[in-house]
Amino acid sequence: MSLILYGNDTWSSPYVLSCFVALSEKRLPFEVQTVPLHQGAQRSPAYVETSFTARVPALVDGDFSLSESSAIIEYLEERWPAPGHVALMPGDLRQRARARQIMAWLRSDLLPIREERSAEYVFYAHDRLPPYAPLSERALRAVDKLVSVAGRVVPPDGGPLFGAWSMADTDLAMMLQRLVKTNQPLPAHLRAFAEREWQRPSVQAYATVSRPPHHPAQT
Ligand SMILES: N[C@@H](CCC(=O)N[C@@H](CS)C(=O)NCC(=O)O)C(=O)O
Repeated sequence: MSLILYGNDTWSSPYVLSCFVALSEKRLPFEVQTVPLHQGAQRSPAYVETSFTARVPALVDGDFSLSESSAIIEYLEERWPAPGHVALMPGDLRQRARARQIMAWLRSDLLPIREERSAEYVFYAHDRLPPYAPLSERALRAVDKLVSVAGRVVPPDGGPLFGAWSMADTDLAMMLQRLVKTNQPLPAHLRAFAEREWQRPSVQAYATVSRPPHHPAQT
């Protein structure tokens, strides 16, 4: 088996993080190859041959390649299913549907948070980054929405959303970490959830790699 995950060279993509965590949780041997997005390397003919949407992440599994983090996660789950491998999604039908809802929502809403609290603030020491400005009105509205939605799904003790870890936990923790790391006030159980999920070894393996100097932000 030869699995390659293509990610950005700053290791600061929430979408690459999801795929990295999924591969790690499945205990699959894989190699990461980095793409310097700030140099436009994602548009090189060689990379577009692999990822025809010219983005990271992309997964290569032998002679098959795939982009879009949610498609990659579903592919991994079906190709290496539980119980032989760790489940990425809840076993219960309705919980699985709810997890997919949260993951799709996190990828399609809350743009002002992604714009004003880029993922670099989660993965880089702040003295290596431009200082962040106070959140705009629209970003504060997005924060309220995130707190409201997360407040409905995170249990009062800040534990996993569905009793046991799933990809939805990592994705929600990533979004909340944009606020934790920039000192935005949050309800205690959401902060506890974000901090606990961040300690997961598969997440830490991504978060603690050595990074090159910061390039212009990706959201
Ligand atoms: N919906 C995509 C988003 C992927 C994405 O936005 N990737 C960014 C890096 S975080 C990228 O490749 N940007 C370079 C570009 O679009 O040219 C996914 O879930 O994989």
